Amino acid sequence: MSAPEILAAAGFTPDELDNGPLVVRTPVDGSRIASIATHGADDTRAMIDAGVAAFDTWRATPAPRRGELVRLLGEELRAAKEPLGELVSLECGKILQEGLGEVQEMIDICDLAVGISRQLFGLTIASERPGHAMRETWHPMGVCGIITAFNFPVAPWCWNAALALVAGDPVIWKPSEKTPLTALAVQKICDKALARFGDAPAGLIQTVIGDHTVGQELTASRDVAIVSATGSTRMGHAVGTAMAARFGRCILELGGNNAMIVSPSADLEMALRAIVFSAVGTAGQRCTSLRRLIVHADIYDSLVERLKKAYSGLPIGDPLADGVLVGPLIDMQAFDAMEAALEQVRADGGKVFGGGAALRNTFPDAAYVHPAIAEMPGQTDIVRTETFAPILYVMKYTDLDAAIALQNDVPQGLSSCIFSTDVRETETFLSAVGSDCGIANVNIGPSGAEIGGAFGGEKDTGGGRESGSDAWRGYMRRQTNTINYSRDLPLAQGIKFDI
Ligand code: UN1
Repeated sequence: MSAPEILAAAGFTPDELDNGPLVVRTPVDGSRIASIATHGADDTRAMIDAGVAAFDTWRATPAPRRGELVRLLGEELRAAKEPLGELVSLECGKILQEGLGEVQEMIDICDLAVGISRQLFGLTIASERPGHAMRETWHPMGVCGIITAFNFPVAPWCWNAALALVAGDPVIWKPSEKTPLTALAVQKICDKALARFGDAPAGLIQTVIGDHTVGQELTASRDVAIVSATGSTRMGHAVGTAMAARFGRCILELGGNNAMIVSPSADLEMALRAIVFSAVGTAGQRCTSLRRLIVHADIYDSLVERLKKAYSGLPIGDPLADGVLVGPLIDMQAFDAMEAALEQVRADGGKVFGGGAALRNTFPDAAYVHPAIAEMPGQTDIVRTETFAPILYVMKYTDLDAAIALQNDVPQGLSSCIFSTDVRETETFLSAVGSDCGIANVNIGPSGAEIGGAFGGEKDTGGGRESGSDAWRGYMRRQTNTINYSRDLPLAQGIKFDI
């Protein structure tokens, strides 16, 4: 399908695609596919006001009824999976399979959120006083701002929005300026679900298009109770400090520098497949991409050789074409960052296999690259830096504790994994002295997390958790209740205060 066909299938009219200053290019060939209207500070503030008004009604709507809206959203997403997946692929350059997978993540989180809407449970707690009960209840928080990145242009919005909506919070989405069309397409899908739902308040689900100044309006306003941000550590610092200044709540899902340890007992066939998928999938532009491979000396040469062979045959090309596994980087800036990193690798004494531009004759304005393997003499600064590109740094180890120390010795703490069939090794890796990441896997790669688990990580990754487990609590306020149903008024801690 051509770009205009994909855009039309996603519900855009030609007028909507040519009504403002924000130029949108497809990384597929670098061509301009739209030029759209943006919002300014005043528009953003008006949206926040609309969100606050919506909160008044939505917080009083029973949670399972709120879940019904998310159920309808899940239905609409199922119906729109194909065209939305294609638009994701067109706008951010990931291969169609991964574009469809991203929409599937949206559907999965909607399903999970619908179930959660019938629980949102707290605790009952034993009171030290006779005739007293204690409990913990969870209430809606308020407007939730959601800031997302280009590489996963739709799923992270949904991880946040599906939970925020069942939790009772209106949402305002600020997508990446590189991928506003997918956001607008999702807003259209939401509008269908809202129309079917019937009586949702206006301003419940909104999308604001603009640059970082729009994000600043969200973080600055005390009317935005929560800001959940997915993206770079630099952006997370800006959001986190602005929110801390007003004691607002933030949920941060930032950079990763994910490693795999491959032990001598590993099933190398499986490890190989996992490495290639997680290192070159999404052209190395996932926050969970595999960036560091820590291989035992005994198997180092054979694994690296097989890896180079696999890298030599990778089908690179148009992400919407059948059989392609590696699409383009988002833009030329990303290409330059990859080149600069490889330059530094060489300066550090590393050996580079692959890398460099691909398909320049066919797509002169697009950033296709050959994924690179960089064999490193040690974990130099460039290895400790997240470069959003398909560069796999490879290092050797002999002692597992040293390998774990190496894996933890980076600023980021998102995802990690070990390939081993030795239970002593795998359990050590998952123990308190093992991986320090939010995600630690055994015999699968670091990327492609399922919706059911909490998603996020420590250190420069920001500490937030989204998606499954009890991440819904991040969108609600906790209240502790003590109820006296006796005829006395005993004080806690045995204090006597007779008047
Ligand atoms: C991201 O790259 O921002 O685990 C998110 C994964 C996906 C999410 C990645 N479920 O790779």
